[in-house]
Amino acid sequence: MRSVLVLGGDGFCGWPTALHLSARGYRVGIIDNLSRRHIDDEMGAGSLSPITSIRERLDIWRDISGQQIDYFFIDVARDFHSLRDAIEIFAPDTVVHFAEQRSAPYSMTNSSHKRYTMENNIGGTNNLLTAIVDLAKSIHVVHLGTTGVYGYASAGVEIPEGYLDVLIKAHDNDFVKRSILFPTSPGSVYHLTKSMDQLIFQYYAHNDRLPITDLHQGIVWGTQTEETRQHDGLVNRFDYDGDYGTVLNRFLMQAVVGHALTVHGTGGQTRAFINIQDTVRCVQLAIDNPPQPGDRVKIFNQVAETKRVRDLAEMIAAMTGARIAYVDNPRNEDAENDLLMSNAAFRSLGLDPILLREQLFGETMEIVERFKSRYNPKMVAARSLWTRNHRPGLVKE
Ligand code: NAD
Ligand code: USQ
Repeated sequence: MRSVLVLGGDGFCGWPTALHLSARGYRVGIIDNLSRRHIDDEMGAGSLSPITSIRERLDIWRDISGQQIDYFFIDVARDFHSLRDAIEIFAPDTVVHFAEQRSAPYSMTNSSHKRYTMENNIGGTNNLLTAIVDLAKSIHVVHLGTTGVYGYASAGVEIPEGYLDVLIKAHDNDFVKRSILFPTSPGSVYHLTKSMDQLIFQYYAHNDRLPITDLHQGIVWGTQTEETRQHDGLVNRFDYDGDYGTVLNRFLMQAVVGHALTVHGTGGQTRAFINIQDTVRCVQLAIDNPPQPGDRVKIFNQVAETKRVRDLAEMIAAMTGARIAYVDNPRNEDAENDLLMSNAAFRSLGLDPILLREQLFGETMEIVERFKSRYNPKMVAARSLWTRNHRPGLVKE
């Protein structure tokens, strides 16, 4: 039986991943410092779905499945020794690392959030890898990165999975072949931390021969998975506020509660998407297919498809009759971009991804319908501005 420690296992992606693995016979432990729940309090926002405490969730799961998930309350960025001890005691074959501050808008709000995001994300990643080296164990690290490391300028080519093969002109005019990390172009402090994570992984994979997989994931949509559906007390979180709510879930929620769909700028931004059920499947595939010690970092693009924001808005408006509001874009991003991205590695491992379609929208909208009395209209507007030159997202319907 494989043992997996899930860092950030109380979060939107981490919780359903922990349950998915536990239901399939993996021995699972969770490390989380509950910082995401504290940020809810700080922002006066919260999950639309009423999530139970980590203890209640784990008890309910044990009663339903007969499986025990161990929980460690540890800040992986600040408490190196507890992290190291937990890894030693739990003795996992794999650590899945979700434990980072993941909102781009939150990371841009002010200097305090910029510094927190940097210290939390980089500190946590470095602590994890240092702890494994200290323990002299060969533990596979699977990290959740982002497709945002590639940037969103139209590349004019299909974005490969992490590496770019290049020919460099040498001084004798001959060409030298190299495979390099695809040049990063982070669009926020959050995306900057994910770009820096890549270099940290490259170093430890080379110097300490750690087997590492980095999953460059697109925007996750949906809420429930096969396991979280089994009991109300297992429900996954659903963020809809201007900082943590991601675009597709926000539009679906806005359509249900009668709010106009808040398209930033012209809505010409093209992004990569994946459903939460596929997130958990992909993580399992990555765990089951580790690189060998000494291999370079294995990079997968964890995406199902790419879509333009205004096309998503139009699709949902046509389906529901919702209005579309084009608001000033609070972010510093190209007004229009094309995006082609390979996902050949996961497809070759058997992934047949869920694509955007009404049936699944229906499920997400049902969740919103059930919990819409918890919706706070004050939380919808994006409040974080990328630069001082930006003005708040005024509605220009
Ligand atoms: P989330 O905020 O819901 O979950 C992250 C969890 O990590 C939270 O439970 C939080 O309390 C915990 N955490 C954060 N810092 C910690 C620390 N120092 N010590 C211990 N625990 C800590 O975020 P999510 O949406 O589940 O994202 C998980 C990972 O996946 C992130 O790294 C994110 O960058 C990546 N990702 C998410 C998406 C998405 O659309 N949600 C897309 C691409 C990549
Ligand atoms: N957008 C709107 N209206 C909204 C919200 C967003 O038009 O109400 C636009 C944004 O301007 C942006 C796009 O939609 O162009 C995506 O924004 P988002 O908030 O859905 O996603 P993003 O900030 O990129 O971040 C999310 C996750 C992050 C993950 C990333 C994957 O929060 O953790 O890394 O998606 S990626 O986008 O591929 O970088």
